[in-house]
Amino acid sequence: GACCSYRLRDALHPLWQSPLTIPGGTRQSPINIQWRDSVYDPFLKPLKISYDPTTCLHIWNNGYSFLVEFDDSADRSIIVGGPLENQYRLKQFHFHWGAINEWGSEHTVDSKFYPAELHLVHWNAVVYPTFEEAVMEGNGLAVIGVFLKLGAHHEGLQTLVDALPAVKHKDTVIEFDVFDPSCLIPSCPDYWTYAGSLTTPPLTESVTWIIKKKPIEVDENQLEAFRMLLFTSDGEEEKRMVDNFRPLQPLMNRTVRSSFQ
Ligand code: SG5
Ligand code: ZN
Repeated sequence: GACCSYRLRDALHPLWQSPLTIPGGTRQSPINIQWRDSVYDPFLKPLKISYDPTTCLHIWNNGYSFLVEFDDSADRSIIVGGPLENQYRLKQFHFHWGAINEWGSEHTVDSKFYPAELHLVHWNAVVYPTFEEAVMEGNGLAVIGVFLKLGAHHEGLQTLVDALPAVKHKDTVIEFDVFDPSCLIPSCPDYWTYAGSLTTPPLTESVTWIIKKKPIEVDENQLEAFRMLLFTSDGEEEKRMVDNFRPLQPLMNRTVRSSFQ
């Protein structure tokens, strides 16, 4: 599955025809999280999430995924704690998903793919003046990853799903004010954390990854709504937005820490 989708995805989307690795990279993402190789760290704090629903601005199909973007001009939607030394500001969230349910997530757990993965992207506004500067620095970004599995209908996600037909084509944006993405984060506090990179260009090694252990459940119709989006602009030959994930990268000299025993 993984090998086929990799080839298919490259053929589908020009973005990933650019080199899939960066020379000299030592902390690239995503990775396979091998549960028994992760190391319990009793000093890891619980992650505290505090989002202000009114900082939500719009949904944008950027031709790689759909992004829900937030006003990050002040410390209004933030996370603190976990592996982080200070607070980080929410910039946007987006998803990666497959053409079918057998794959789609970027990270895997014990080599198991989930059908989709949510990424909430935050930046270190305490240390860096802008998001663009934070993207270039080792402690610049913190991304929360949440796996989506097939199961019950997700009420919180449906608000988003209902808006997707309006951003079907690449380069379309709609207003989407008032949304609290903490409804998409499982309440179970357990997570894994490791030092990694962005999974799209510029692939910079600036991300503290926080991967939630427990997935959220979504139903088949909700995943199908993701798969109705297009990589292409209005007027171009339609290409479905599916398999928008990067292949697994080598762990190299890294340890995945867990907040739980
Ligand atoms: C960065 O990484 C990119 C996002 C990209 C995620 O946040 O932003 C920049 O590099 C701007 C300097 O790209 C954009 O926001 C478009 C301008 O998000 C995507 O491309 C959506 C998949 C990727 O983050 S990730 O590592 O969590 N997957
Ligand atoms: Zn992502």
